[in-house]
Amino acid sequence: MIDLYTWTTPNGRKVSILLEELGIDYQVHSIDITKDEQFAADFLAIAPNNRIPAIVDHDTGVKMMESGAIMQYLAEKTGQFLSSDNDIRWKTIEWLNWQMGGLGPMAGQTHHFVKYNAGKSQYAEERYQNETKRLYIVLEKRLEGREYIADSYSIADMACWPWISRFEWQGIDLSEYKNLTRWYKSIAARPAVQRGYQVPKFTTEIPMP
Ligand SMILES: N[C@@H](CCC(=O)N[C@@H](CS)C(=O)NCC(=O)O)C(=O)O
Repeated sequence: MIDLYTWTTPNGRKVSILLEELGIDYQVHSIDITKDEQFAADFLAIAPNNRIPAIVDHDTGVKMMESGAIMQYLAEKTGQFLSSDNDIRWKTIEWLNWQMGGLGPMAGQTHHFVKYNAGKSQYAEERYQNETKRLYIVLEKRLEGREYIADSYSIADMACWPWISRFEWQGIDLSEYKNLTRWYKSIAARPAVQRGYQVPKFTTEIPMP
C-alpha cells in the first residue's frame, strides 16, 4: 500500500496518473497548499522541502518527495512505464529530467506571472512565457513522427502531460502545435489519466484545445 500526499497541481497529478495507470492500491492524503498544510510537521517528516507530491511505500518503508524520483521509483518497483531496453530507458530518464528541470519550473513561473500576477512585471511575464513557448517547440519537435516522447508510453509522457494541460494558464494556443495536440489528446483519452487528473478532488474537466 502506498500513501500519496498530493494536491490539484501538475506535480501532484503526475504521480496520481502514474498510480492509476499502474492500478496499484494507494491512499490519497490531501495537502491543501492554499492553506499552508505543506508546512505541517507530520508532512515535513516525509517531505522536508514542504512541497507536494510525496509518498510513503508501506511495503518497503520508503518515504519520498520529488515527483521525478517518485515516478522513477514506482516505475522500477513495478517494472512498468520505464523500458528495460537501454536506449528507450535513458531517453525516458532524459525527458523526465527535461520536464523536472525545464518545463515544470518555467511553466510554473509563467502561472505566477502571467495568470496570477499579470501586470506586476512585464519582464517576468515575457521571460517565462517565451521560455515556456520555447519548451513547447522542443517537445513539438520531439513528437514529430513519434507517438510518445520515448517511443513507448512512459513516465516521461506522464510527467510532461499535466504541465501541458495548463496551456490556457500559460496563455498558449495548444492547437498551434500539431504533434503536441495529437499527443495531448491521445493521453487525455486514457481512463487512468482521467481518474488521476481528479486526485485529490475534482476541479475541472480536462482542458481541451
Ligand atoms: N520539484 C518538485 C516541485 C514540487 C512543487 O513545486 N510542488 C508545488 C505544487 S505543484 C507545491 O507543493 N507548492 C507548495 C509551496 O509552494 O509552498 C517536484 O517535482 O516534486
